[in-house]
Amino acid sequence: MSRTFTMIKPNAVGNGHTGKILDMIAGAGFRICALKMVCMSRNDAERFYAVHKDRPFFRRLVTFMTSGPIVAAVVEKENAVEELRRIVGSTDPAKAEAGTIRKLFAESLTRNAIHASDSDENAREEWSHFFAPDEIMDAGYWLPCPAEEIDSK
Ligand code: FUP
Repeated sequence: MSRTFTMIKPNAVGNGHTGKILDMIAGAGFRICALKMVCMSRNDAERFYAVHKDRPFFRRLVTFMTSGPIVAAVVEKENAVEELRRIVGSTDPAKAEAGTIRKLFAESLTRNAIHASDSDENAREEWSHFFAPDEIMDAGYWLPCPAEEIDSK
């Protein structure tokens, strides 16, 4: 079992699509291990996207990512990085495949609804911006315990 990091971006949160996107992720077989809604500061967004700091779209990206709350999550599934990027679709919504999250909810290359990490190493680095280790649950911990265990108490 492996984990990846995802972030529902301000346009999708603001348009009320958080629940639908989380449902698509869960429907694809992922378990949620951590979940948090936060407003990123410019400093947070600049650090998160530091790899793009010399790109022409960097300022626009930071302005967009700080325009409203985001929903950050760690999700778990076999082959998580690749599987999540498959259901997220291409960065450019014009090229995103039918039925992908970006095809449904992205508005432009920048306002593209969701982020999904592109490697196991980047996923670990990216979720550390949002979650302390004890905020990431084991999927086993998260499974509902049998009703009789609770009802007999
Ligand atoms: P992705 O891995 O699909 O999130 O895409 P990238 O890491 O290549 O880009 C990160 C973010 O930068 C994208 F989600 C959107 C933004 N971006 C632009 O705004 N313009 C571009 O030309 C390329 C990326």
